[in-house]
Amino acid sequence: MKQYIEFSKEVAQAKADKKPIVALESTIISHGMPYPQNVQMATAVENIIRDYGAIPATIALIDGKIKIGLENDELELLAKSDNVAKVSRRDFAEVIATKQIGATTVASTMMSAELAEIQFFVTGGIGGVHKGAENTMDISADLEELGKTNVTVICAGAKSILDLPKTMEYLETKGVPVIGYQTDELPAFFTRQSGIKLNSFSETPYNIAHICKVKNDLNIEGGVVIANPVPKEHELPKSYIDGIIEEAVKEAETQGISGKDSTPFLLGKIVEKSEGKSLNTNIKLVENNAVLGAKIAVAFNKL
Ligand code: PSU
Ligand code: MN
Repeated sequence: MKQYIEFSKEVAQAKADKKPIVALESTIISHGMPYPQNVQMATAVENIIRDYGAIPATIALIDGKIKIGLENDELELLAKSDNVAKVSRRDFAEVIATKQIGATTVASTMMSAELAEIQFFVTGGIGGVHKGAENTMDISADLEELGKTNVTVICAGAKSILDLPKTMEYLETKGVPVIGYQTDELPAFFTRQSGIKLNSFSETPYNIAHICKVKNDLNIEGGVVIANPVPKEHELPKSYIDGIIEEAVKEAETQGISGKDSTPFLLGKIVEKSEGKSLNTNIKLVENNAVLGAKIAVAFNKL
């Protein structure tokens, strides 16, 4: 497997020096945000992780390799090009074999991070059970990956484009801990609250690192979700964003959007309808997750 991995200089050096490393996904860049805010976000997030004492490793599939750590021109390519494939577990081998440019989702970033022996991964929101899944069967491969791959994902919960109660039930079935950071309620991405109570919460990055360490020691397979609420000052009013999401979900239905296109379609519609307000919140919450992810990775490294 290792023949397909290519570390950037910075990440290779961090590995050699046993420094804490934080993985980042690339679908959020290519299919989650518009250009140029996407590449600005990606660069800012990498810098935040460095500022907090860890090394960022943005992951993508380029030229038949799993790239762990990207150069600036590679980030720019992912952010700008129309030819970037959205790669989940299903698409992984094919995109490498055919040397396409592939952006990794939560699922495929977890696969890559595990191969590269990186335990922590920062993103915005995870995929989940879509609204209407009882008819469409649209359930993100992210959830199955969380059930089997030992990587901790730091996120702001999940957008309410998803059916959050069903997503939580699915994660429970798969045995995935969802730990609220300084909250006992699942954050709903744009808002700090969802009305869904969590079973677990931690007050400090150290406590989270400690749980991950014990889980490793016990050889318990699967991922961990750390749910970190968007900072209060960047939260959007719930009724405002829920209205926009509802319109976006209806449009996806009428236009018959399905499969891997449905999440990017909904994300794009939300940015459009909120005239960029959602994009600003999205960027702020990823930055906030980067701070926490770096702190957890640093704490874990000292255990
Ligand atoms: N949710 C967001 N922003 C994103 C995504 C989800 O708020 O950018 C991306 C992530 O890469 C996630 C993927 O892994 O969408 C899920 O896609 P799907 O629902 O097709 O599995
Ligand atoms: Mn889907």
